[in-house]
Amino acid sequence: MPSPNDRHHATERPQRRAMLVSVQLPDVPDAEVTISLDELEHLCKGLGLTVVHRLTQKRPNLTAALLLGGGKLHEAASWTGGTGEIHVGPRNKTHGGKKDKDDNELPEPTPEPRRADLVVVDTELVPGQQRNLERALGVEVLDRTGIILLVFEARARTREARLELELARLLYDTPRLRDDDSIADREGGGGGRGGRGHTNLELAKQRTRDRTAALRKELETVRATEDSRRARRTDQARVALVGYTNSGKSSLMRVLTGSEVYVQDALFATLGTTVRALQPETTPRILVADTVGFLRNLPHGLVASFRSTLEEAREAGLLLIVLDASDPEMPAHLAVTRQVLAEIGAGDIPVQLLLHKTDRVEPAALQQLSAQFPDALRTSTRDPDTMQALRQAIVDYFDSQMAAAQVDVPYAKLAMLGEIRAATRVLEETYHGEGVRLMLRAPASVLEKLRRTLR
Ligand SMILES: Nc1nc2c(ncn2[C@@H]2O[C@H](COP(=O)(O)OP(=O)(O)OP(=O)(O)O)[C@@H](O)[C@H]2O)c(=O)[nH]1
Ligand SMILES: [Mg+2]
Repeated sequence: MPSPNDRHHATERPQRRAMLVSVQLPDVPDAEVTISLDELEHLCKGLGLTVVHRLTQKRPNLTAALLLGGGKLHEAASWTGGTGEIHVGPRNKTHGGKKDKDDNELPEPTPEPRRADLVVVDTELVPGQQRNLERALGVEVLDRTGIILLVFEARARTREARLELELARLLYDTPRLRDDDSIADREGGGGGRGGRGHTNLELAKQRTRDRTAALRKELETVRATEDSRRARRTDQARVALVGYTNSGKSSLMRVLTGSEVYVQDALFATLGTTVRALQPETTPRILVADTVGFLRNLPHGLVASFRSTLEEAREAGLLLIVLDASDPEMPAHLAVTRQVLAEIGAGDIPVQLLLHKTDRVEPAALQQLSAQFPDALRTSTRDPDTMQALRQAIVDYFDSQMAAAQVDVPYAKLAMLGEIRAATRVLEETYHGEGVRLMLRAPASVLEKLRRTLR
């Protein structure tokens, strides 16, 4: 996945170029650092960023004011066109640490041209460290939490998830507010710098406190109503893809819903289109939902946001747990996935395990996995037969949930026919003296509702 070739690619699109920075603590093995950086790179790509370089330094702790030691810091600065130093001078007191990436505050000339215009640090930074790094590197610096927040924000669909994320965003941003930041600045509005010093900051913090309280209250109300809304929606045949990040959920979604063509190269676009109909379409339609991926070391402050974003899974009639069969940690991933699903109230939803990316697994190892997970389907987006089998398994599952019935629609209620045809599978329509007699198949819940309406 990390592609060293990207390094010197000219970017045709105005894509931001990110450099990943990681600090390796004494008790952390190399492999762990690489896995974590791979994950971070995957998240960055999902946000439409190009990763141009990775930089790792062994350090005893994460507490240094600039996180990195001098040599590495200068190496980093050579990628970003920064100075590698923080200049604490009179200038800083009034205007230092502006969040934007223009380099007004940097001494000129910059040592090297800028090859990365964003630095992403694979750890949680305290606000002071983030500010210091931005000064020394001359570009915007985000930490792991900041990136994950962006990913979740792009994926939040329900009102509850949006509120939860707004709250997480406030809690993340508030300690990062600075004397010279107005709220507009923090929201990326640019241009709206207040320049009224403390008054502005205090005002911003007060507003944050008010908004936080309001959000908490609103969340309580919304949680109550979301539950009933969700119950209503379960009439739709819906399957949700869940699992760890990078396991292949979106790729499967693309194949199943035939959306391959136009999401292929525009990763950002896939973020907004998380529910699509299974293709070729069935009657009634089966909807496929993509969900936000599980992560290693999910920052503590984002657990609630993650769960609320994942809660779309609760609307599903069937969960596809996507497991990267080529990942040695897969069994642990499955355990965590199941546990979280149970915790968000999705534990009772029928599950189909997918041993995915089988093309990357040796036959013998695959055999072993299949023995270990006998009910799992083996899938690979590279093998169309497995994709066909997966689609069939989904269709069969929802078929098995439908019962045959005879429904009489009186002429007075003929307007309902369209709705009925979409929600059920009508096998036969016979017009007679009083109306239409339908022979159809439908899920029990739909039938019950239909009978009540027609009564
Ligand atoms: N070899 C192989 N690679 C696959 C397969 N399915 C997906 N991939 C690759 O795995 C990587 C991750 O795929 P995604 O579909 O983005 O994974 P995801 O689960 O949606 O990840 P998040 O959205 O971050 O949770 C991509 O590089 C895909 O090309 C497969 O069957 N075989
Ligand atoms: Mg995805």
